[in-house]
Amino acid sequence: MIKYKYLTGTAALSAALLVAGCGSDEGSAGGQSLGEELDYTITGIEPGAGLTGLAKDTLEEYDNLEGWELEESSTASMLTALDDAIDDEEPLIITGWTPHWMFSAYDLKFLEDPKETLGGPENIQTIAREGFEEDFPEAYKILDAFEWELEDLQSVMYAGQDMPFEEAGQNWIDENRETVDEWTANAEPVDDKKIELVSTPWDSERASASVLEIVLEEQGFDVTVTDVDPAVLFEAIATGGADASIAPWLPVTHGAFYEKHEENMLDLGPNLTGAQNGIAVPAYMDIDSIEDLEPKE
Ligand code: PBE
Repeated sequence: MIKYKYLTGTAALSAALLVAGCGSDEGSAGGQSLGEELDYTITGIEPGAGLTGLAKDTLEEYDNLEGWELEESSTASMLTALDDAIDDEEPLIITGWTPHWMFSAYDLKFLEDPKETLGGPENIQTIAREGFEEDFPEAYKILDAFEWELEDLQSVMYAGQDMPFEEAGQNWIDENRETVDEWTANAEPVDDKKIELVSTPWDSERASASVLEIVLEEQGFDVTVTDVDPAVLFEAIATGGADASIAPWLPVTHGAFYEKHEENMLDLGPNLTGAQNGIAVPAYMDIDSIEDLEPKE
């Protein structure tokens, strides 16, 4: 890969001319195209993630992704592959999202997605089972009032990399008592009432769940949080197996699950705006759009 970053003046100019002369081999090493270098593989995450479904749709919708595959694995192994690639300044294409600390730890960019198969800005939304308002009027008031900014969630998520999420959540609450007081302003305390929340196994949701768990416990609730796949989360809310969740990403990421179950659950609206999914690459890679990728010959 040609490293423009380290080239200046005439060197950069001749590199640019050289690349221009290479035509479709732009950004390649040893005559290999980017697709060949990557074995036409996008490094993905868990099979059950909404983003995995969107990435599969993306492979279907873009003609130029003919022959490309999504390698499903886990967020942890995707992040290991990303760390290794960046250490060696090698190419890698991942399914990425924000809020996540990957965008602060590494210099990454989302590829343009002209067909918008990965959606636009997403909300993180609060849902509850039918009957939740009647059975848990005080919790309903808190969950209905619960909303915060991307920066809030991010600060808990980043702190949670160096300490347990419970501690990161407690610290955020201690520093943002006024915000928490707004969420609980209309709610009366309860006496040891059991409430079951469901969440998903990603750090953004570990962070938000840790904060809500403490806020509800301070109000007297006995809180359980169970991390499950998004499909299971919606199923649990729709069948009454769980009480509420603040983890769904909508309208696109978990849109299919939402549509399947919307008749059988309550939608309390967004608790955060400005999340985003995408196909992402290290910033040193010389591509800007999903459409820059070439089909497998
Ligand atoms: N994510 C993070 C999840 C939701 C939170 C975007 C990886 C997903 O279901 O795709």
